[in-house]
Amino acid sequence: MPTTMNNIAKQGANGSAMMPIIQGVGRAAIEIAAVLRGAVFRGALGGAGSENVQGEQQQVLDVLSDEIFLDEMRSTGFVCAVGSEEQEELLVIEEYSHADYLVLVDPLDGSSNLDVDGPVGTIFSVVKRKTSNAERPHVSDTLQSGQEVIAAGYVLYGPSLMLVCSVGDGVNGYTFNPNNARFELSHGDIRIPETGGYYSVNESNKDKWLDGMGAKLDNMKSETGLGMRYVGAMVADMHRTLLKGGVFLYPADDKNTTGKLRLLYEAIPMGFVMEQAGGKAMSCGIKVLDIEPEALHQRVPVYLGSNTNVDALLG
Ligand code: AHM
Ligand code: MG
Repeated sequence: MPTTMNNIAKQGANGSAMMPIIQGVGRAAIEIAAVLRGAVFRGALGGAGSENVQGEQQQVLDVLSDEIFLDEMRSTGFVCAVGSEEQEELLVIEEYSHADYLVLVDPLDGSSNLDVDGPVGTIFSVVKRKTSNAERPHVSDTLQSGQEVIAAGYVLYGPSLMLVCSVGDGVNGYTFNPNNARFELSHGDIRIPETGGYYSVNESNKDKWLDGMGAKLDNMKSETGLGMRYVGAMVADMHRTLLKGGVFLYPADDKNTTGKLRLLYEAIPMGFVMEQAGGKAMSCGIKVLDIEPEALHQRVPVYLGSNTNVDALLG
């Protein structure tokens, strides 16, 4: 199954080390996209009858995507362990437990869109292990701030299949070309507009938001007159925000008191891409990339987007 993205090797200090891993993400994306396309014919839509560590119902496609992603990371030979939204514990790849890198992943983000044929995504980041290669990788290896991330990105399963990523040297977008089964560079050096026309949030939660965010959003709306767009899949909302500008937010609320989105495999990868594209990624009074992680499945409030719009929202 070919993927290209050969230009990654020439990017920054980490491009050549990261290329095999990102090509593995590309292979996983191609396989997951095929499974998504055929899911209705195989009875693969709907619940898997299990819960993930967050107590959320797993969909059959969540579980399949997780398996595909893990297999492709194993096949690179460069990944010693994977921390996944769908797995309570760190998954050590026994054959390569001496390898240098760990990958954090949300294999199928926005899975509530699956039953309505809406967009979904995969989000990932790569860190270098802190433990010695002679030891078994440990969950502490995953607890690194966004400043330590070496590569990150996302796959968008939309009308086309896109992989957007950064190895710390700007952001590039690759679109899968079904005519030659390759990802081709389609969006070189993505820069987020300094200001955009949309805010993106599940506003039905506004009365429950903490940190005065309801009043802050009202204030921003009255001052800027932004329109609203919300897909309910972070990858799709992030992708629109990245290309068109604006702000995406998921604040803490009285049910999700530390926020809903997961730090290590949602907020940090998206924050890394956003900063690499010239935008802002904030949490509560701190940059997302400056948060020191405490747990694999930790959640945080998230405010991402164009500099002007994030500043107008957070004041
Ligand atoms: P998931 O990883 O279980 O799919 O949950 C994360 C998703 C994000 O993609 C999206 O931004 C958010 O949850 C939507 O939440 P809500 O339905 O509360 O608006
Ligand atoms: Mg998710």
